[in-house]
Amino acid sequence: MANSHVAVLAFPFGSHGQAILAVTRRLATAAPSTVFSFLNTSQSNFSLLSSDLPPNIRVHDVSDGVPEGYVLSRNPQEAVELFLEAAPEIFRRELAVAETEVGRKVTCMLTDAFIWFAGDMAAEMKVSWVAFWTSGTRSLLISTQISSEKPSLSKETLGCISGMEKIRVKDTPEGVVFGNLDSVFSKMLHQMGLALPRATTVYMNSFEELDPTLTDNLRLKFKRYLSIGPLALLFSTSQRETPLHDPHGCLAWIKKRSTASVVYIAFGRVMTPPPGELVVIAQGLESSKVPFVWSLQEKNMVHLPKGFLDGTREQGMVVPWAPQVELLNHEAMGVFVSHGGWNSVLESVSAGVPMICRPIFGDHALNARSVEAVWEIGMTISSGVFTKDGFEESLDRVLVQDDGKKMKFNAKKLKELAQEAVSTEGSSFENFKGLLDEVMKV
Ligand code: KMP
Repeated sequence: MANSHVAVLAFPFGSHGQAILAVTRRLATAAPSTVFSFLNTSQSNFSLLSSDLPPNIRVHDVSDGVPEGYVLSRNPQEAVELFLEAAPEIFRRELAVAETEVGRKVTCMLTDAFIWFAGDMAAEMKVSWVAFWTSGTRSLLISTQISSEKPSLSKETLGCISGMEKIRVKDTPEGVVFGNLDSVFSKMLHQMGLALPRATTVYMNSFEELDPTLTDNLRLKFKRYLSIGPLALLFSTSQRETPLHDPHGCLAWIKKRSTASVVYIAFGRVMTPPPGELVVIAQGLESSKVPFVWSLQEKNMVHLPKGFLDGTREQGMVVPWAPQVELLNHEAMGVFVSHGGWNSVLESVSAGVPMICRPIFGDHALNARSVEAVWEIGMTISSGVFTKDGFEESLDRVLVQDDGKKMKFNAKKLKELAQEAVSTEGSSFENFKGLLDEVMKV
């Protein structure tokens, strides 16, 4: 519609900003006459490399809610809490600025699901609220179900919820079922669970065929529920986020390796296992002799054992940045070692690559459990942390043992389902059109 103006409200932590920008790009390209005002903190905007954005996305920098001169403690949750407390006022002010600049009233609020108070704002403004859940189906169901009815926690698993039979209480994100339920973050998750059923639409970066039982369950919970992923595959050839960039020659290197032989290690930009675990990963790699690409931030390279880089020049490479999607899709890729963040899991599934997960926080353990026990496309590292022997055994299991061949087979099957979902008339393709219609409504 010619007069639609979508306000996009981001949650500026973890990979949330990147995820909502990826959706906004695709919507903005498909709806060139709709304006998208993208409201996010300046720091998060800065990290999103927002060059070559479609012209109908207008980026707004907002405050992070940290008072002038305030020194943050080392607890990463503190920044999240300060932001959440200040966010309603910060967003309200900037929405008025966006309306004046565009010269159109906002007609739709498209927000990260964590920005749950957007539901109230949208109701006041008499516009729709379209909420984006940036994680998987299991964590969404847990957050919405637990907020309305506490299940019996005397049991070890969430088997009382259909599709959750394999999930143990200890796999769930801290602050939902167990842990400190009074933290600002935990209260936010609870409020979100109560608010989402009032949203016009709840959508996520997944595909229905990945979790058919949960899809049915979630449809009953929300007014409208749409799975539109894997986003990386939806219009992937025509709308590349960034031009292919491979400054360290990872792709030239992997071309010379044999089929399904390489281990790729990456924990993302936000979280890394502690230094001691980086040491044992290095030791495990060296003694296993498995060819590797390790994407590791420069500041963490000091933790590598002396002589490791020189000693493994022939075996692999440690790089500060790697073209992850292209590497995962190379036939020489054998296994992805990750924290089990949702985007990593979906990228691995999209490429048909088995995983070894070392969960760190949030939904990681839940995703890792799904990888291991539901989809059977990988495993969680034993005892939850890397040890030299544990890591070597995991590499052997996934790359060599029959068990690993089964994981590979299952991952390939999911890759096929993902490709079908994003192809013309596939479930995600149709759901994306539904989302587009929703946000363009005036
Ligand atoms: C900081 C974060 C996140 C977090 C906790 C933090 C984050 C995130 C989650 C999360 C929590 C529950 C879920 C799914 C995800 O927790 O980004 O069900 O997504 O301290 O940045």
